[in-house]
Amino acid sequence: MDGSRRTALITGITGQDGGHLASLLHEKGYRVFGLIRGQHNPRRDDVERDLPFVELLEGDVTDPTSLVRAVETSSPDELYNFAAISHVGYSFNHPTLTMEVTGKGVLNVLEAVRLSGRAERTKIYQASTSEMFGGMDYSMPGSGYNEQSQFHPRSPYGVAKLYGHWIAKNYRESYGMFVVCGVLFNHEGERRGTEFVTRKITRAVARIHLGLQDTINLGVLWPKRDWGYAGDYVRGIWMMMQHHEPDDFVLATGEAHSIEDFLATAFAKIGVGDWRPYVTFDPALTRAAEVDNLLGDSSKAEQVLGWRREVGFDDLVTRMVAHDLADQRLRHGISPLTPPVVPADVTAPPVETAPELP
Ligand code: G4F
Repeated sequence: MDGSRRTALITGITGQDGGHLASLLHEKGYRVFGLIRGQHNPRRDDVERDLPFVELLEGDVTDPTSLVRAVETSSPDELYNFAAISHVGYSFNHPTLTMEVTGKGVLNVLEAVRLSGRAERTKIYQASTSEMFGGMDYSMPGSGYNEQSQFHPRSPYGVAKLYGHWIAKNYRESYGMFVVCGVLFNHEGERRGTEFVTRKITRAVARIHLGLQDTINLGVLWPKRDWGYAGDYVRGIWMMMQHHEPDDFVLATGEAHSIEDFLATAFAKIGVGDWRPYVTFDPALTRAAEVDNLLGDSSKAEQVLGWRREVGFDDLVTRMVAHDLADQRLRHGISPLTPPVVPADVTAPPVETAPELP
């Protein structure tokens, strides 16, 4: 093997960001290892099919021994810790497990690197999150949350992530380790899990258009999120890790939209102007505490790293709907020539083909 070839270890390889990052690092010539959990992980087949270049190592962030083994086997120059229970709603039902994985798992990763004698050789990325801010009106600056903003997490997930954020910073300060914290606002795309609201909507919109589904069940529709494209954000993550010193960076678009805005934009892509007849309210999908409004200010990442997001809100929705239309047609053997079941009622042209990927 080329001695100059860099090696990366990604925990959470089966998730959206793990997939995007593995592809990016592979394009850049890295040797990529992925940590995969469980004896018979159902997502293993997907990783082997979609990311065949990834060398899978079995392990779990709640199992320190497996982490030490993975670090010693891969000897990574860069370790990206994406492993987490990342669904906010789920964390209310499983708070203890969330703390074990999303919180204490970070400590286990840091210790595995330190105990393997790689504290000075392995750079670590910790996936911090805008959920740590909590979206309370009093705490959000007009331009959006930045690296100096106050934290007020509103879910067991947000609290666990805040522990991960602070323990990561603590290892940077205590042991001089190269530990970066990326405070990322919501980032979506074709690889997003269907349990998250954006992909749940774009998949349903595609299925409604094709006559495969009548309505979509959702929780509250007024919260606002700063939604960006995961591909842009993963590029930002890599840029943070190449910076000459470890630091914290916010990545966001600087634009917040409500779920209603997302619905209107997504339904317009199939030519439907009034989305309300297609949406039903399910109280089981509400949360014990809600994050009302998240808006981010990524001026620091733009100035220090030269990072720019390329995909805006409308383009994000377009590519997700286009992807889901193509995906649902493929899964159900529906020819692109078959007319849609739901007719267009507005002038917006329906999206039928996937846009070119950057
Ligand atoms: O898509 P969501 O589940 O994302 P949420 O809660 O903002 O969290 C995501 O972004 C965070 C970054 O800020 C990450 F840290 C986290 O891991 C995750 O990626 O929900 C967005 C909003 C919420 O207000 C929720 O109450 O959509 C609302 N919502 C309404 N109906 C729904 C639904 N959310 C989901 N998942 N499913 C629904 O049916």
